[in-house]
Amino acid sequence: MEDFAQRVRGAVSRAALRQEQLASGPRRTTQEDLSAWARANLRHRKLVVVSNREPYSHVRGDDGVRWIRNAGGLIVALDSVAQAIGGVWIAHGSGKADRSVSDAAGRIPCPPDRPTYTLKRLWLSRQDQELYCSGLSNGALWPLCHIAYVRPRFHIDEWEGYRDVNRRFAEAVLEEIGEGPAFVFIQDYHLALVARFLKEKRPDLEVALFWHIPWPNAEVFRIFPWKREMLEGMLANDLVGFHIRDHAHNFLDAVATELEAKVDRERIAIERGGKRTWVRHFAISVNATGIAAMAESSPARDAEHRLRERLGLKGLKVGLGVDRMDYTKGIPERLDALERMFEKYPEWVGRICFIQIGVPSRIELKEYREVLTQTRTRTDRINHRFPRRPPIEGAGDMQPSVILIDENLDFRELVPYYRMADLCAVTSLHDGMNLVAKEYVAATPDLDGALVLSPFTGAARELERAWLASPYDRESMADVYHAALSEPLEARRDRMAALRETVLRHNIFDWAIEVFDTVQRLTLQTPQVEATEVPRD
Ligand code: GDG
Repeated sequence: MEDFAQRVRGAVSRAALRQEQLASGPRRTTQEDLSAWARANLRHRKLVVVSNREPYSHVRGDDGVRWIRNAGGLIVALDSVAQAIGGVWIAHGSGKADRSVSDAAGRIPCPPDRPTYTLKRLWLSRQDQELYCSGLSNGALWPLCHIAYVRPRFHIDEWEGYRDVNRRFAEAVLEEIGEGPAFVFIQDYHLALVARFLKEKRPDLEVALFWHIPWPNAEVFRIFPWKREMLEGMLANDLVGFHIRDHAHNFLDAVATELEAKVDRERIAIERGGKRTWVRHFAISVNATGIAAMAESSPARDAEHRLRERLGLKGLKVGLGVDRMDYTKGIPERLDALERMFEKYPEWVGRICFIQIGVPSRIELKEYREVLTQTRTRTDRINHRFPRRPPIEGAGDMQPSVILIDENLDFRELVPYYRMADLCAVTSLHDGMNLVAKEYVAATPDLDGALVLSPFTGAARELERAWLASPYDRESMADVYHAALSEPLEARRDRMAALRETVLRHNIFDWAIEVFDTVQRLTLQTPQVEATEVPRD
């Protein structure tokens, strides 16, 4: 009875803390604030978002055509922004049923259930995708920019394919905006050359590129065979944005090393051929209040309850990993550390179940198939060595300590997992930001959770009260898991409250307003730079 009363008192005090956090902190920036900002500032300019991946795909199932929301940090973040502002989003139409539902120009209103903007799908042939996407973007630029020790592959035909597809993306933008003014917001490493093709035709456009992945140091970037052409393409933007200061500075160093240009470290800008490009860092974030509300809703609570029942998790601690299956995310490394924890601290065997959600990604590339195999092998090994409950003759099957879910879940299905997790492991070998870390924190309303975070993520710069653990150090990561799971409840909640405050104070809408406002402010104040130096090349 006393135990019950204590639990009730605990729940009441947690609810009070939550309320206080939501009510007493500064006012949170909302989607409506971003819409209002756009109405006041973009006025007659159209917003055009350009990315490789589309936010929604249409696929064929047994019951006909249905749509899915694609996984991936950039998509999730920019979708909230496009929903707030409207406009056009141009992306590769990759869904098997995309053509059947789009109009003759590839357009379709999105999100499909309550449209607020237009998605214009660009059609790419299988060969285009192989050269531009699997080849140059994911086979060369992705490993080049992530220090994950996978050797990038460089092929001239892929670079040519990349250039060609970038030109076609630019043509699609120009077709969409006609003669009118526009702000074009280009996303990521697939589209480094789009600004150049745009500015050749329309120098008056405001164009910014956001680079969602790390930018390597100049010594690493030097090996890229087409580095000059790529940097020149990027300098056609009015602004180039990165998540963190180090990546922005690495970019300045690359330009200083490779091009005849004035690198102004005071203004953090580059001047070349009569044009100035600003370089800035803006830490991307998530729709924290939206996720928090979703996690607190009764459907999410019920879904968590059902999940616990279905997976037999009652009374157990739950560990969680959520990732695209990518070799940069450190998934095998996190499982190795779990195995080590079971060896070193056997008291955890049978008391914790680790769920790894791994959305299959880029499976046309061998390194991605390998990471899936490595993850499966480790899962089987841990379950064999340390089952949660060993098989008992006549009394039931083995219960696994690791559950691998290798499918794409709807975001609403993901939230109960976040809610349920006592520990979330984000152990990237290298990552631009990592939104999973921020989503987990936002989706832990009872504050009873622990974030184990790799120091090699952008998120680690902001989420300083997370448990830091290097994916390269299995022993320490095992110790960190143990310490994080053993920390007394009050201290856990204190950490989580601080992490939540950080994410609530700087959400995706703050990020978008900061980026857009900076582009406006800086382009307004940019004088016509004198073309004193004529580049030699
Ligand atoms: C790149 C950069 C940067 C995962 N599984 C499912 C699912 N997800 C969603 C998560 C999250 C997103 O995917 C993953 O975002 P990350 O930021 O962690 O990683 P990347 O995809 O590599 O993103 C990264 C980001 O761009 C943004 O700038 O932070 O550094 O690499 O939102 O929730 N979503 C759904 N089902 C799943 O099964 N719906």
